[in-house]
Amino acid sequence: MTPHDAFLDTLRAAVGASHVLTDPDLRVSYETDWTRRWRGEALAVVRPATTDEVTAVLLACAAAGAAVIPQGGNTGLVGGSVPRAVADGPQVVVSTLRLRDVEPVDALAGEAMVGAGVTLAALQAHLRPAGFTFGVDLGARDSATIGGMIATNAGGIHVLRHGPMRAQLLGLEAVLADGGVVRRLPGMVKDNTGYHLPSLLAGSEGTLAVITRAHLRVVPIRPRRAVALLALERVGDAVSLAGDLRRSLPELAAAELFFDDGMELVLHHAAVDRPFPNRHPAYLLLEADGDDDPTELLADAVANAIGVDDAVIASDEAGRARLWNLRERHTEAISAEGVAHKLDVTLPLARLAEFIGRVPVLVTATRPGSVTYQYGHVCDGNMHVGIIGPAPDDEAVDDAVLRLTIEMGGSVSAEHGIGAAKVAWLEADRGVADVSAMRAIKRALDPGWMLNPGVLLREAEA
Ligand code: FAD
Ligand code: 2HG
Ligand code: ZN
Repeated sequence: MTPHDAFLDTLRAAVGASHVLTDPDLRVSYETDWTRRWRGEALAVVRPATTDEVTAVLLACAAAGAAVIPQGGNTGLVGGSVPRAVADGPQVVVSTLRLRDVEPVDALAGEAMVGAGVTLAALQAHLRPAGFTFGVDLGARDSATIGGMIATNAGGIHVLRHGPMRAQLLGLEAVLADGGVVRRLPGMVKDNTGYHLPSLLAGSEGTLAVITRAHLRVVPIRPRRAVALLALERVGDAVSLAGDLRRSLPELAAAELFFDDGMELVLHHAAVDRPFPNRHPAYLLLEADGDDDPTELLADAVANAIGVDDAVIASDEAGRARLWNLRERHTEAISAEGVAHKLDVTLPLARLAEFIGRVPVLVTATRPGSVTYQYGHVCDGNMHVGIIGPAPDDEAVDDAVLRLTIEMGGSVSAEHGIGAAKVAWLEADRGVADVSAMRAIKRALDPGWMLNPGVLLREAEA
């Protein structure tokens, strides 16, 4: 008998023995994050299938003094979905992947109700036959779950039109640290009945509750699409063009920026065709959609744009996918080079080009020999900075880039969250008053600091 045997038996009674994983070989994929930069050991991985089972698991963890690490698809990029490397007591990963009920789409209202463990791709497939899609889309769609996307307030490629996850949330169900269930289902668009708990839990990164179900706004499919890839000489021209198109082209659905070094890396690692005969400093990928074919509108909108050296446009599905691959494959191409330092920041749009120019210089000055890749969602002022070179636990380049971000009036987390990676930077970004209000909320809802300790807020400062 180990000291934890009785606790494990309680967990087995709650979810069934086959859904309490204690074998290291079965636990390992839940213990390491997507980036391979963060890992820790769990006493067990528990896989509840219902809200009642989640409640039973949280009550058992509270009684045993175990930390709970909520986990969806484990595609998070800030170390928040896996156990901490150093922990005071036992850690239990609560995987939501079995919470995957879907209810029929409410086509009249344009709404859907799904379990937290449903993946984004499964939600999209569920909505498609009813003529709808979801307002948030991102490259990790096959694995990322709706619960994880709410918990991180995920952004992705369509924020310029539909906003982030928080903007899609009508209601949700979640289990609190004391086993209580907050449930505002179905939830309504107009609902001024006090604190909006779905908004509070969006971006809470597993620190306030385990989300079990969500009631989501969905949007009609705009079936005709065109994607253009523009090659540009100057970053500033790409930023200005994206800003102009956002105002002048209502069909604009996505605007993504990336650069020559990232493009070459994707071409090297993925089986993707080179789009232009020559290399160019910057690339702007634009997607337009509508009920009618938007190809001409898109082509006209960029025809006389300043600084465009070359362009391709695709209206067929395979052609569009080829162009999107050049952007969406950046994350895995960089990961194939090594364990990357990842920063996900927002800058005021007017300073984005300056930031993009300064970052590689700063990184090289901080850790000579490092290689920097930048890419992101240009209309949101959101750049992803991937740095290869420094050891995973060497924070110098992360600190330098985040310091620059704050100096330039930006945010240290645009869409991936604070996680375990950026806890030290929260106060510098949000200020003392904001962080102490967050701590007060945390203390009120999770006084034992059981839910995802070490993520978002420092426990010692509780
Ligand atoms: P996980 O990684 O499992 O967890 C993330 C956080 O949410 C953790 O803190 C976890 O504790 C918490 N959590 C998970 N489920 C729950 C729950 N049910 N209740 C409470 N807390 C929970 N992100 C973007 O915003 N935009 C992008 O464009 C984007 N593209 C990506 C592309 C790739 C290739 C990859 C690998 C990642 C990308 N991401 C992107 C990051 C990631 O996909 C998102 O953060 C996503 O929202 C995480 O969902 P998940 O289910 O994998 O959550
Ligand atoms: C994207 O926009 C994702 O591709 C992932 O947010 C970014 O690799 C990253 O850091
Ligand atoms: Zn992104």
